[in-house]
Amino acid sequence: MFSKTLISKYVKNNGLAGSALTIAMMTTGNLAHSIAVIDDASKALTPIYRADEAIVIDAKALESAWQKASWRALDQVLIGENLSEDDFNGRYKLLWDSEALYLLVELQDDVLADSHPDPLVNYWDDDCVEVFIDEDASGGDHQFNYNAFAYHVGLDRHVSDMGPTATSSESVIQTYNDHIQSQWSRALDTHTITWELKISIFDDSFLPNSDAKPQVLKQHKEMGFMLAYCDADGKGSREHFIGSYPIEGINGDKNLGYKTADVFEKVQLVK
Ligand SMILES: [Ca+2]
Ligand SMILES: [Ca+2]
Ligand SMILES: [Ca+2]
Ligand SMILES: [Ca+2]
Repeated sequence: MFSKTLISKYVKNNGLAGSALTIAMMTTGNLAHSIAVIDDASKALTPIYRADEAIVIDAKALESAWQKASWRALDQVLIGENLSEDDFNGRYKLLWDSEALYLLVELQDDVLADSHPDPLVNYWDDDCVEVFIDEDASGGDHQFNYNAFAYHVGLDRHVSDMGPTATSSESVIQTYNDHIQSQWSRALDTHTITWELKISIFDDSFLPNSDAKPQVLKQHKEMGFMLAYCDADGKGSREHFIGSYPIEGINGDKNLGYKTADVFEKVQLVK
C-alpha cells in the first residue's frame, strides 16, 4: 500500500481532489501497488466556496451566497484568560471570486475601544479584526517581509501592518487601505456587530507602489488563512486575542501569527 505521503504527492501532482478519491492500480519500478482508496486526500485543506453573485460590502449579509456559506468558529484564545461570552464572542464565513476573498464576521464585544487614533501607533492595542493571508500557502517567516500579511483592520477601517516600502527593504509600520475594503454596523437590539470585508490578495512580490496588482483568484488555489480579533476594552491595551485556528504555543506563547505563516490554516478555493 502507498504511504499517506505518497498518496498525497500523487494527488497533488495529478490535480485530483475530492472525497472518496480512488487511486487505481499503479506500478512504480518493480513494485506493484494495489488500489488505494482514501476518504479525502485533501482533508488537510479547508474549502472556501465561490460566491455565485457579487458581494456588496455594506455590512449586510443579505446576499444569498452568504446564506449558503457555513459559519466557522472564532474561539481560540491566544492571549488573555477567562474570556467570557459577554466580553467577546464571534464567528465568521468566507467566500471568494476572481477579484478577492470575502469575509463576514459576526461578533459581540462589550466595549468598543479605539484608544490610538493614529493607525500607525499600537494598532494591535485597539479593537480590530486581524486577517492573516499567505497567498501561496508557503508558510514561513513574514514579520518583516511580504511572504504573508497580518492586516489589522481597525474600527476606523484603516488597515495596518508592517513591511518594506517601495524604496527600502527596511520594514516599517504602514497602512494598506487599498488591500481591504470593509464596513461594519452594530444591531440596535442584539448589539451584534456585522463586519463585511473584501480582501484583495497580493503575493510575496508585493511592494507598496502604484504598480502593485492583486492576484486574479482561481479555483483550486491554496492559501494560508487565519482570522483573529484583538479585544481591547478601553484600558489602552489588548486584553484578549482570539483566533480562528488552534496554535500550539512555544513556551506558552500562542501569539505567533504575526511572525510566521506556519501557524495559519491551509485553505483551498473551490467551486
Ligand atoms: Ca453585503
Ligand atoms: Ca470585550
Ligand atoms: Ca507566502
Ligand atoms: Ca473591545
